[in-house]
Amino acid sequence: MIPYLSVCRLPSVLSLAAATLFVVPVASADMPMGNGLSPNSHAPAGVMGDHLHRAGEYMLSLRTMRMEMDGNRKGGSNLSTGDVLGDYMVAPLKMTMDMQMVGLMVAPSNDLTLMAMAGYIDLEMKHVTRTGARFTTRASGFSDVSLTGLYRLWDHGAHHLHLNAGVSLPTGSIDSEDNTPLSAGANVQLPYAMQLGSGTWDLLPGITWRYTPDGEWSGGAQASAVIRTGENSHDYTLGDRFNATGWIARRVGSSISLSARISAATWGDISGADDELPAAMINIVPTADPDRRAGTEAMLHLGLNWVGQHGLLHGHRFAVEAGAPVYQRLDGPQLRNRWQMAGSWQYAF
Ligand SMILES: [Cu+2]
Repeated sequence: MIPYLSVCRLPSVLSLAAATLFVVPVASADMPMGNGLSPNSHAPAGVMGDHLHRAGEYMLSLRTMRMEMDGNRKGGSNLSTGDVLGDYMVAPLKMTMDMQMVGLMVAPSNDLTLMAMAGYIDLEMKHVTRTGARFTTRASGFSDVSLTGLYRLWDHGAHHLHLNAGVSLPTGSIDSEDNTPLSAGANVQLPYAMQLGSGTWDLLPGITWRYTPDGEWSGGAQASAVIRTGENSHDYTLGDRFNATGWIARRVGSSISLSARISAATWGDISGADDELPAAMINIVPTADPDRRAGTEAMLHLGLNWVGQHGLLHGHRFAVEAGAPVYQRLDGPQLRNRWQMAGSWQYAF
C-alpha cells in the first residue's frame, strides 16, 4: 500500500494545482488580449508539432526532458523488489532518462510548416541482484532524428486543424553497451530500454486541433502514433506507440499562461529479439524480455508558458511542464513511470 500512496502523492499535488488554475484572478482589462504575443498560443512544453508558422517564418527551439522511473509494476499492481527477485536473478530498481533536443521549424507557405528535431539522450538504470549487489548501467548518445510536415487542413474561426506527417530516421544507436556483474568487467549489449534509437524507419502520423476562442483561453488536442517499419539490424522491431493528449491553457498576465493537460499512451511489445542479447537473459532480468515491454498509461501535466513582450526577450518563449501518471498498466515486471518534466525555449524570426 505504501508504495502506491507515494505514486499518488504527485498526482494529488497536480490536481490541487489544476484547481487553482480556475481561481487565479483574470488580469486587468487593459492587458493586450488577443493581440501581440500570446503565451498560450503555443502548446505546453511536453507537446510537439502543435502550431504552424506564417510563410517565410523560422523557429528555433531547445527542449530538455527528464523522465524518472522507480519501482516495478506488473499489470495494474506494484511489485516489490523481492517479488521480482523471486523470478529473476536481477531486478531493475530505477531508471532516469534525460534528453536535450534541438528543433528547427520552417514555413514554406502559410499552409505548410516543416519541422526537424534531433536530440542527445542520457540513460541510467540501477539494479540489484539476488545476492544484494547493486550496479548501474549507463548509455548516452544521439537520438533518432525526426522530420515532420505540418499541413493546415481546416481553419474556421477559433478552430484550427492540421495534419502531422513525419518520419523518424534510425540515427540513434542500438549498440549501447556497458559492463555488469554478470559480464565480469566486459562490455556487453544492454537491454532494449537502454538503447537510444529504434533502429528502424518509423512513421509519425498525427492530427492536431487547436482552439483559440479569445486571448484568455486556449486549448487543443493531438492524436499521434509511432509506426515502426521493417526490422532493425539486430533482428527486432520496437512496438508501435499511440498517443492522445488534450490541454487547456489560461492567460494570467500579459506574458504568462498556465496549462493543464491529460495524456494517454499505449505501446506494444517488441517483435523479434535482439541478436546481441543472449537468449537466456530473459530469465535473468525482465528488461531483456521482448514480450514484457508493452504498456498503457495516462498522465496529468501542469505547465507554465511565458513569452517576452519587450526589449531583448521580446518574442522569446519559455515553457515548463511537469506530469505524473494517474493510470499505468504494464506488461511487466517493468519499471513504472513516476514523473516527467519538460522545459523549452522557442524563438521565431
Ligand atoms: Cu514553431
